[in-house]
Amino acid sequence: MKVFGDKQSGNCYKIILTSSILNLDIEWVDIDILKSETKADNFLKMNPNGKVPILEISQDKYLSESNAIINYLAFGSKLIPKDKYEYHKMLEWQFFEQYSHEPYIAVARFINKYLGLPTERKNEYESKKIGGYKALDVMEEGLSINAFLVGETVTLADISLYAYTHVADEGGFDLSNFPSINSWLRRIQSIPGYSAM
Ligand SMILES: N[C@@H](CCC(=O)N[C@@H](CS)C(=O)NCC(=O)O)C(=O)O
Repeated sequence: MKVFGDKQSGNCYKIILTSSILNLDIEWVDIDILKSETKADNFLKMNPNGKVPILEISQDKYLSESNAIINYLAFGSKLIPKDKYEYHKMLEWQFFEQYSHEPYIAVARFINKYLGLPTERKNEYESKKIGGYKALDVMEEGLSINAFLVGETVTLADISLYAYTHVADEGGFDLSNFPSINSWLRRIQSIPGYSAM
């Protein structure tokens, strides 16, 4: 299988981390999002939404959306709970990540790290603070109860949320007041097969 992605992107990094923990063999194809390679005709044939990451399963089978891709890759593995309630708790965190975390923390990071915080996007960057810190508060509460987001073992929920939380400082977020998040970040970094961004 091939992945089309950008190694600085947290959404793409979710796939690197899942593959390394599960020891999966994936071929990586670099896509430069700043050069609009995601808008090229051959790219849009694979994902009409024009975004990385994309998983190529075979010549006519593609998957986009990072959380769908890692669910595909980890299907049947220890990273997906077998228990019905825990499985849906994992999905709950993954949907939370896409709606209440990524649009704030990842977008602030993109404006700062990729674009160099241009003056015309400074207000937008600042507007991400309230939503981003709210998402971090929700995570802090969850992680003050359990070692991982869904109980005592690592699941895809942790991978989805680790991706942008561990680089939240690059979007201007200060994690020093989030002790449970910090312990969780260290716990993930010590998982066998962990791979850094
Ligand atoms: N919801 C999507 C978001 C994908 C996304 O926003 N990808 C960004 C990089 S992190 C991208 O391709 N941006 C380039 C573009 O929009 O042209 C996912 O989880 O995969």
